[in-house]
Amino acid sequence: MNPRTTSVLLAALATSALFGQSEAPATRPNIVFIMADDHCMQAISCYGASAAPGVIETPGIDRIAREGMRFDRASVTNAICGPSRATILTGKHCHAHGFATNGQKFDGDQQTFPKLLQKAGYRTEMIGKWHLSSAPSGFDHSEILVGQGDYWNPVFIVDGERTRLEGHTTDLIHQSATARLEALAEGAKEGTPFLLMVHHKAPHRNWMPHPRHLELFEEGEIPLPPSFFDAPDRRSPAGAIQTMQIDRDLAWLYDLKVDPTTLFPGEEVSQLDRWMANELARVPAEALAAYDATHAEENAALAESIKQMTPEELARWKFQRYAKNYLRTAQGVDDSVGGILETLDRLGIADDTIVVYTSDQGWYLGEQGWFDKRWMYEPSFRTPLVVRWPGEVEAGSTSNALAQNLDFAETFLEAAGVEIPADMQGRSLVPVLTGRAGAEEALRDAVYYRFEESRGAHTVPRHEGVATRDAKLIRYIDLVGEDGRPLLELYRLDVDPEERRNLAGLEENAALEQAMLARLEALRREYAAPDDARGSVTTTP
Ligand code: SGN
Ligand code: CA
Repeated sequence: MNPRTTSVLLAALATSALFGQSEAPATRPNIVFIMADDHCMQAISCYGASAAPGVIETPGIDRIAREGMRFDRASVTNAICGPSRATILTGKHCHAHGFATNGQKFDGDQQTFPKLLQKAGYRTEMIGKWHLSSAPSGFDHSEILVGQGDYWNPVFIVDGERTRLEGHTTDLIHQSATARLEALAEGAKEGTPFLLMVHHKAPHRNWMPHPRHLELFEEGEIPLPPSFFDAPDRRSPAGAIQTMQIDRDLAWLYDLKVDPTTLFPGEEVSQLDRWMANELARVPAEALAAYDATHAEENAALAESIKQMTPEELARWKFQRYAKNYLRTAQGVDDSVGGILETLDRLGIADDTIVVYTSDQGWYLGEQGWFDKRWMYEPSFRTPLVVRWPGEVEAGSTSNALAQNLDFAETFLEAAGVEIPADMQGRSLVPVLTGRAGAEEALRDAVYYRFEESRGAHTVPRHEGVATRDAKLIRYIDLVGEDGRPLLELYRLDVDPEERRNLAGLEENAALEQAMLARLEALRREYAAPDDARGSVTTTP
C-alpha cells in the first residue's frame, strides 16, 4: 500500500467517525487559499463587475467560479485588514482573538487553523501580506511582507530572515507561490497534503500597477457609481465624520500620480506626497518612465485647466485616475490567480486541491464618493468568495449563504477531517459547498459585525451591527442621536440594496427596528461581544 493510500484511508476513517459516512471526504485535499487586499466584487467580472461591466475582465477568478461555487452574500466580521486576517486564522470574532484594530499585535500563541492542520499532518506555508505584527506561527515555511508591504522592490521576511527582492510585489508573490507549489505537489503525491496561503498586497492603496497593465482602461471612462455624489451625511450624521472622500482625501502624488507643485506652485505639499518620494525611489527606471508616459499628457492638461474646473468636474477626474490604477493593480492579482490554476493543472494536483479566492474585505470604488473600507455598508462589508473543489463542489454553482470570513477555519478543518474546536465561532461551509439540502438556510440567518478602529486613518466611527438577508441595522458605539440614544441606521436590503434610505427612527419601520435590535442583542450574547464603552446602552429595557 503506498503512503498516500494509507493516509487517505486513515483520514477517511477519522472523518467518518466525525461526520457520519455520508459526509466523509474521500481524501484529504490540499488547500490553496488566495486572498487579495481590498479587492471588491464591483471589480470582478464573475460578479458582474458593476464598476465597469464588460470592460473589467478577471478570467482567473472567473475560472474558479465557473469550475466551482460563487458566494454572492459573503461578508466579513470587521472590514479592515489585520482584524480580518486574524479572524480567518482563528475562526473567531475580533473581541475573541484580541486583534480588533490594525497596529495591535496578534497573539501568535493562540489556536489557529494552520496549527491544527499542521498537527494533523498537513504541510503549511504562507506567502505574502501578513500584517499581524507578531511572527507567523503554525507554518512550516513563510515569506511575509514587512507591514503593509511595498509595491516595488519589497522587503520580505523569509522564515525570520529579512531580504529585499527586486520587482513588482504582485509578481514576486506569484512567482514564489508557484515555485513553492512545485515542492508541495511532490509532497502531496507522497501523502503529505498541504495548505498554501497566498496573500497579495494589491489592489491596496497606493495603487502602483505593473507597467504591463497600464494600457488597460486607457480609452474610455469608468462609470460613476449612482451614489457617487451622495452627500456624506445622506444616511446619517456618522457619514460626515469620515476622511475617505475621493474629492477631498486622496493625495495628489501618492494616490493620483500628479505632482502637486505643477498644479499649485508655491503651496505646501501634503505629508503623503512628501512620503511618495520614498516610494518612487524604489520604482525601477523603466516603470517610472511607463507611469510617466501613461499619465503625463493628462496631468499637463489638468494643470492647464484645474483653475476653471468645477468641484464636480475635479471629483470626476480624480475618480477616473484612482479607479483605473486600482483596477490595473487588481489585474495583476487576477493574472496570478489564473497562473496558480494553470500551475495546479501542470503539476497534476488540481483534482486534489481546494482553491479559494477572496479578499480581506470589500472596498469603496466610488460608491458614496468614497475610497477605503471599514464601514458595515455593503461595498466594504461584502467580500468576494469563490471556491473550487473538484468532485465535491458543483461547477458553476452559486450560493446565497450568509458566509463570513469567520467560517474559513472551520471549513478547512472539516474538509481535512480535523475536529473543529468548540471555541471557534464560525461554521463550516462544507455542507453549503457540497450542496446539501437546506445547508444555506441552516448556516445562519444573521451575521454580527463590529468595527473598532475609529482613531487613525479615515476616521470612521466605531460601530457594530446585524445583517440578515433582507435588512441591516448599524449602531454607533460612541455616537448618540438627537433622541439621546445610540445613533442607529436601518436599511431594507431587499428594496434598497445601495442603502440610500436610512429607515431608523421612522414610525412605520418601528417593528423592523425593534426586531433587528433584538437580533443584534441575541448575536452579541451568542458571540460574547463586549459591552465596553457603550456601558449603559442596552436595548432591552
Ligand atoms: C494605510 C492606508 C489607509 C488604509 C489603512 C488600512 N494609508 O493606513 O488608506 O485604510 O492602511 O489598510 S496609506 O497612506 O498607508 O496608504 S489595511 O488594508 O491595512 O487595513
Ligand atoms: Ca485590506
